Amino acid sequence: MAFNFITAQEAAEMIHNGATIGLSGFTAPGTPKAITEALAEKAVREHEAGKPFKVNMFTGASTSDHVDGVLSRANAYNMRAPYQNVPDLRKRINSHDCHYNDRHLSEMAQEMRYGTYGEVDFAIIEAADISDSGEIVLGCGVGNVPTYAAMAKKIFIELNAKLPKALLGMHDVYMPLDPPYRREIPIYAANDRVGSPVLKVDPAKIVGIVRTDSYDCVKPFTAPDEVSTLIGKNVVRFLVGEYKAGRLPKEFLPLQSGVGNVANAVLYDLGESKELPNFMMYTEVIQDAVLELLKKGKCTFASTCSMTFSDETEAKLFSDISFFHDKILMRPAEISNNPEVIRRIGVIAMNTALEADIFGAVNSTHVLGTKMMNGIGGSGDFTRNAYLSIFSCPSITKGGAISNIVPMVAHADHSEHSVDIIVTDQGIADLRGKDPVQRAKEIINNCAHPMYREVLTDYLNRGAGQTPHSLRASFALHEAFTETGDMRNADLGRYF
Ligand code: 0RQ
Repeated sequence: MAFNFITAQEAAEMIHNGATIGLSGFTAPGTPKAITEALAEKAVREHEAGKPFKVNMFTGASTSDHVDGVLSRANAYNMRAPYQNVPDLRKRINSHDCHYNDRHLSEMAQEMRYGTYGEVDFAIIEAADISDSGEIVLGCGVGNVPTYAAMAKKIFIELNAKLPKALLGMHDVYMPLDPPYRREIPIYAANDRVGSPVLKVDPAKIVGIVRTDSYDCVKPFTAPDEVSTLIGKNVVRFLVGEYKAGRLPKEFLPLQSGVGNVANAVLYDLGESKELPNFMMYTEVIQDAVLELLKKGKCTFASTCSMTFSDETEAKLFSDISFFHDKILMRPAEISNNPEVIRRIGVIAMNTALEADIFGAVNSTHVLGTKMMNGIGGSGDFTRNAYLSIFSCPSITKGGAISNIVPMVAHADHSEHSVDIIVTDQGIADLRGKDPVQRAKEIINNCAHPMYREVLTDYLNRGAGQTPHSLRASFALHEAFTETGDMRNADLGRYF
């Protein structure tokens, strides 16, 4: 079939106000780069002409400035799901300019198929290659594109010349049947392949192909600071201890790691550890550190949804792709983050918290309980189902004005029932097999910053019940920050 090559502007012209759009990709990699920019320009023109123009945008996870940046600055979102991390969009969400449905990433595709969000008008898919019969070699991230492509009435392709055709074979495209027909997903080890190397779409639905030529625009990582380094070392110390104690199998277990500098620091430290065996990853995102670990052989295989590499690392991958070809497999989010598989293969999950409370509940999403930061992302998919669930965060933030260990989290994303280990720069709290008061003592003594230990212990001692909260005083530290700009000014006496 001969496809129509069009410009990004021509594609944007076909997208109407109120359209529902599904994008390929997961984080910046694999997400479209041109049509969304043209769509933002169209939104600005429409708004200047006094016409409404907003779309509903569904992705795999966060995107990049080419998507969420330009479109939120153009105030062009009605609805956005399931995850974002762009400051301009964060502002729109917190000022109610954009409806944001923050979802577990593994559930987004099936919710779309179950009809929660209505019909999909357009899918925009980044491709490294496409055959006449509609077989697409995807880019460096998959996300929810199998579902969006299957449901979309019309499809645009962004054919990115930067992407080597040799990416063929690095994807595992699999879409489970929906209940009551769903069967087990036959992944029994991180490196099992279950799907197709290409995404097959109905070529008749492809209304245009836009040519692009760009890396994925992921910023390079800054070198880990002192606190990230301490956290990384504590996570590795914990894992080594578990391994030596025989609580982890001698073959070790696959790792999941969140995004950001702490996650990158943890992986670098794991790579240095002589005491841990080589390992595989079953994760949603691999960052720069993982490419080095694969090269060194410390990480032997990475199952992921996206290769979130900085442009420099992406260029390294592309120039040495035959080495990495059988060591990385990119899967849709509902498979990379699948609870059934995570539980079966015994993933060790490592995610980052904004704050944790003394009983083990974790807030990943809401600054001071109200302002959306990014979203839950895949942290819930992994935390709830992991063999071991580790959360890390600094003990203090903003020079000590904020304690990341608080009496009660101001927003709960992960309950104490799912969280096994908390790690800060101060140390490790092992919550397994402990009652609430035992957990609280472990967290206060090992993870809270010394400057906050007294007030947290005082809170614990004043409360009543199995989980000794005081509902009046539970947000004393948050209130002190809101009122005075410093949690150290909290006065528990005010509440008792
Ligand atoms: O603010 O930017 O103004 O300096 O929050 O904090 O320490 O830089 O942390 O960038 O690692 O992000 C939980 C948000 C951590 C992230 C979160 C302020 C702090 C700073 C950022 P500034 P840091 P990180 C895999 C899994 C959920 C999704 C997830 C996240 C800013 O890891 O979004 O896990 N996780 N996905 O000063 C007020 C506190 C604070 C605070 C930090 N307690 N109160 N402000 N800050 N703690 C990926 C995917 O799912 C794709």
